This record gives sequence, structure tokens and C-alpha cells, in this order.
Amino acid sequence: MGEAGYDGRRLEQWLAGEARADGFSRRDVMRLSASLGLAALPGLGLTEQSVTADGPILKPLPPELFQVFGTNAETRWEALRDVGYLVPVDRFFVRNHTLTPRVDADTWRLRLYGTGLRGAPTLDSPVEFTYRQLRDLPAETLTAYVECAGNGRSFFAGQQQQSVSGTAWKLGAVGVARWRGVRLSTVLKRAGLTRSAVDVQPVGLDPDFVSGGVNLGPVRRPLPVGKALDDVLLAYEMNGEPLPPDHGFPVRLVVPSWIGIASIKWVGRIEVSDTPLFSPWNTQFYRLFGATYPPEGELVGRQTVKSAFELAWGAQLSAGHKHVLTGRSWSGNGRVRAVEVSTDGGATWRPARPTGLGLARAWQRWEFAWRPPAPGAYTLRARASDVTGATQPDVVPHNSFGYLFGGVVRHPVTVV
Ligand SMILES: Nc1nc2c(c(=O)[nH]1)N[C@H]1C(S)=C(S)[C@@H](COP(=O)(O)O)O[C@H]1N2
Ligand SMILES: [Mo]
Repeated sequence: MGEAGYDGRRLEQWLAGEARADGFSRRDVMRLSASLGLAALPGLGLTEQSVTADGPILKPLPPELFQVFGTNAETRWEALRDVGYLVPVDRFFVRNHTLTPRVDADTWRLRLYGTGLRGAPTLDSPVEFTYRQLRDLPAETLTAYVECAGNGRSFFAGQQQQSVSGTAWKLGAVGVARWRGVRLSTVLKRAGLTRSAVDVQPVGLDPDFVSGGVNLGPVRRPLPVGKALDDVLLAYEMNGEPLPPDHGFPVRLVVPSWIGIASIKWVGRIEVSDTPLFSPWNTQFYRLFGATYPPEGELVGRQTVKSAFELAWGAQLSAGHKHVLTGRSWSGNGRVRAVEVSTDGGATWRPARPTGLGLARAWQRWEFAWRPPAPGAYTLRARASDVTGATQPDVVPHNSFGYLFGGVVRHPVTVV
């Protein structure tokens, strides 16, 4: 069965679920079925994966916790000031290409197939795991951040006067959670992983992504087998609870230190291949295109170094009083080694004091006491360096999609 065949089958599943949903536009389904040359008849074949949906994001998005951008919601950094190391689900950012599907864990199956598995099973006769079977495999916990490749994108325009396309995130498209699940390596080995496997591609059960009128199929991105076997988790719990629908229920990937798109949510199938795999998410998107990059672009994998204050954008502080500024820094290369803060436009820098844990795949919290001398407008800057010596530059080379803004962010505050 070719790729169009898979999409057709998926569409049947979606239509079957659609009978019980009233949110996701039936028009989209019709348009999609027309583009695939299929008859969009109700009650087509029946589904093994029951999927429905009723809105882009299901959890509440109160304005004091989130800034909403279409199908995405950014965490407000001031909402992290009084929470601990982990970001609670009620304020964890959401990045959806389309919308949050509701997946029924009882009928859900994880299907593995492809030429990188023993006997090269096809999608018609895949190796399957039920939710129960996955939960019965040896479990591990992992405290790690998920961060969108576009986190900080708005600063290409805001600080460098460069135009980029995509959601204009500030720094709130990141969150640390404690994930629990089974190692992807465990599942791959049980499914018959061979030595010739090179790529592993998880595929989401959310609706196909349509961009510029073109249906790009389900959200999916190949992962090299080396990373897949290293520290990747198939997670079914987040902060001690079953994964919430918006964050990938019943099962998502958590690919530590890599850009968020690697951490595919609502995984329905995984292709394991002995030849390299391609999808729009590693050929068209999530590559760096720009003057300092090769014409075919540079593939994005690991995240950069970033820092954020747990402070509202444009916060007001009173002059002459001591304020304890707090924030967090993280890096895709490993632990954060040092953080410095400047309150005078970058002229002088003083060390921030690290507080609590500083895990390699998560972040380092810190604090910095500041007594603003006089009323006026100030910009605060925080700059971290990590174990590899990587730090945050003042200017980031431009790329057209505005990925990996690892520069020092100028955070405006008003002292009154
Ligand atoms: N199936 C699927 N997985 C997905 C996405 C998606 O739209 N569909 N978005 C990706 C992107 S771009 C990011 S940044 C993270 C966001 O994870 P979160 O919504 O749990 O914060 O999920 C990734 N996994
Ligand atoms: Mo993302």
C-alpha cells in the first residue's frame, strides 16, 4: 500500500470517528477525500483507532496563564514564578498543527512496520501493542523539556528587524514535565528491530495538516535510529497523571533536547526503515534556510541555549526596593553552567544565583536581586552558558522560519 493508500485508510478512520464529532469541519474531510479521489461516504469501513475532536485545544486557556495564537497557546512566563521545577499541565504550552484529537485508549493500537524490522512487516500486518501491553513493559521516568523550534521567533523581528514566518512566540513555547513511559528502544527491540534500520518515523493521529491548499498528510517526522535508541521515551504519563488529551493521549514521544516537532503526540504508528525517510517536517519545515545556510537548508535537531525571566512582558517594579528577579535557563547541549544578568542595557553583567536542580535535559532555575535606582524604562537581560561552553549571542543568524532564536532577549520593564 502506498502513502496515498495509508492516507485513504486514515481518512476512513477519521470519517468513522467524525460520525460522533461535531467540531472538526466536515468540509475539510470532504475536501481531503476529494483530493485523494475517495468517496467520502458515511460509515466507510470501521475503524480500529477511534478518533474524534471538538476544538483546537481542549483544556481551559485563561488569559493570565496563556497567550493564544490560533491552534497554539503560549505559557506566560509570569505564571511560572510561583510554581516549582515542573510546569503544571494547566499552564503548559500547546502547539497543535491542527487540533487535539480524542483517542480511545481501548481501541487504540501502536502499530510498528517497515523494512527496518525483522520480516519487514507492512502496515497491513504490523507488530501491534495495546495500551495495556505498553503499560506492562518496564517503565521509566524522565524529567525533560519540550520546546518548540520556533520558541523566541518574535525576537527576529522585535530585536533584529528581520522578517520570518510562523507563530510569533516570545519565550513561552517551552515547558518541563516529568514524563513516564516505556523507552522507545524497548518497544523497537520487541518489535524486531534489525541492525540495518536507519530511521524511525512516528505518525500522529491528529487530522492531516493542510498548508497552502496542499494536504501534507499526518504530522510525522523521521528520527535517526541512534537518537531513537538513546534517550527517547514513549510517554503515557505527564507529571504523575495520564497524558492529557492536548499533550498526546494516549501516548506521545518525548525526544529530550531536540526541537518539539520530534516529540510526536497521539502516536498511532511508527515506521522503521532501512533507508532514510522523508516527510515535509524534515524536508520543507524545521530546516534553516537563509544567507548563512546551504541552499537545501540545514536540518534542525538539537535545541539552543535560552534564558527567560519569570516576569510579565513590560512588568512594573517600584524604584528603591529590592526585587528578587527569578528565571530559568536551559540548553539542548546539556546542563547549564552559569547564568549572568544585566540590568543596564548589557553594559555590565553579574552572576545570577542558581536555585535547586539543574538537570541536563530540563532547566536551571536562578535568582538575581535588583534594586532599581530610579523610575524609568529598563531592559533586563539574562545570558546562560552550558557545559559545552555554548552561550547566548547578541545576534542570531537569520533563517526564514525563525527557528532556534537562542539570542539574549531584551526584556522591557518599567520602574515607577
Ligand atoms: N501529532 C502531532 N504531534 C506534535 C505536534 C502536532 O501538531 N501533531 N506538534 C509538535 C510541535 S511543533 C511541538 S512544539 C510539540 C508541542 O508539544 P505540546 O503541545 O505538548 O506542548 O508537539 C509536537 N508534536
Ligand atoms: Mo514546535
